[in-house]
Amino acid sequence: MDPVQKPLLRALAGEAVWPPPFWLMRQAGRYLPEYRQLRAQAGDFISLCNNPPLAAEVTLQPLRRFGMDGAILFSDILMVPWALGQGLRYAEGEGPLLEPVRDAEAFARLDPSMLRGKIASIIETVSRVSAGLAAEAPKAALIGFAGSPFTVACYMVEGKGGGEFAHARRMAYGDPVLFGKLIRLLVDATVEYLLAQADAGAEALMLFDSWAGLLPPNQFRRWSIEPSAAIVRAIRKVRPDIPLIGFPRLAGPLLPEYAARVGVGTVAMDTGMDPRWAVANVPPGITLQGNLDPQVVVAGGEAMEAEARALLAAMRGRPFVFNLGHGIVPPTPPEHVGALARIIRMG
Ligand code: 1CP
Repeated sequence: MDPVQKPLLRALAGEAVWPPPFWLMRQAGRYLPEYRQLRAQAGDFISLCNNPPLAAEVTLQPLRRFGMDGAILFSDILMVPWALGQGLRYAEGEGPLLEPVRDAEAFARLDPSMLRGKIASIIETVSRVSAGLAAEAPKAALIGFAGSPFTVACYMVEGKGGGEFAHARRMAYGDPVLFGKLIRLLVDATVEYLLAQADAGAEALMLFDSWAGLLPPNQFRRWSIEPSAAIVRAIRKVRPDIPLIGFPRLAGPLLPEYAARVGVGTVAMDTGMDPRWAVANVPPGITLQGNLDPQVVVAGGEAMEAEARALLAAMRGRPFVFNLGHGIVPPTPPEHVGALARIIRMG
């Protein structure tokens, strides 16, 4: 299909496509039995991310069941620190564990010259998904992604997820020179990584800033908006037209400022954002994405239908991509995702 005709790309370019295109954050993953089966064959999560045939298969699994308008590369935001040489493993039940970077010595061990080689299999996955979509889901668009420098730095400094990232936030105040060097290294690595994904066939790129909302406004501007804007400027030089989606989770009233200053064409709303507030306050040329509560998809039934319809009603007439406010959670029954897809398609 001609890329300009794909519903997701039209919406990301600012057209109020109706019914809205949809995809779901973390749409590939543990709530799908076919993922769990394949995951058991692949061994650990990093091996799966670096296995192009299997990672491409996992990327396509949810589209086969539910016909989403977008496929998001199956990988993780922490593959960038891994590709810079930081020790990383995913412990069952605990999430990611990294060797923390908290001083100049640990920072000096990061090696950007490794990046290109270490991301090669992920980039091959992008090419395979691109070919897979052309063959089996020609209307769906391929979304590449990376974490924002701040969110990735949170994990790099803390060494794990799940908490408040106190060490990372203290480093931003206590040693802004070192924290700034880490952020700049991540800006460059992220640009290289995202452009490689675009070269391999990613048709839109998303920056996940899942922890941006931990920062007070001045720090949010310095560590979330400015580095994200630097990434967007560098990408735009090479790819002036590729749609870019920013997700500054928990940004609250700073969402419009984020959209304007980062320069993304689409902002993703988190679960707590009032969609009517976003419609009123984010300029109409900017596409909105989101923000159904992932927990209502676990509940399903009438509650899910009512929430989904309210969101659709708030967004009618606006360039919009239906999504969740955060990732799908593992206990989600796949049938509920199917029911949600039918509700969205009715518009
Ligand atoms: O055990 C497993 O199967 C691994 C679980 C898993 C999966 C399936 C992790 C570990 N990452 C992923 C895939 C993933 N991560 C995708 C794939 C595409 C899809 O959406 O289908 C994407 C886009 C991400 C992005 C990601 N990873 C974010 C940003 C979005 C968000 O959820 O806020 C973040 C913060 C991560 C870190 C991460 N990786 C994995 C976990 C469990 C976590 C969160 C750790 C924490 O609680 O802080």
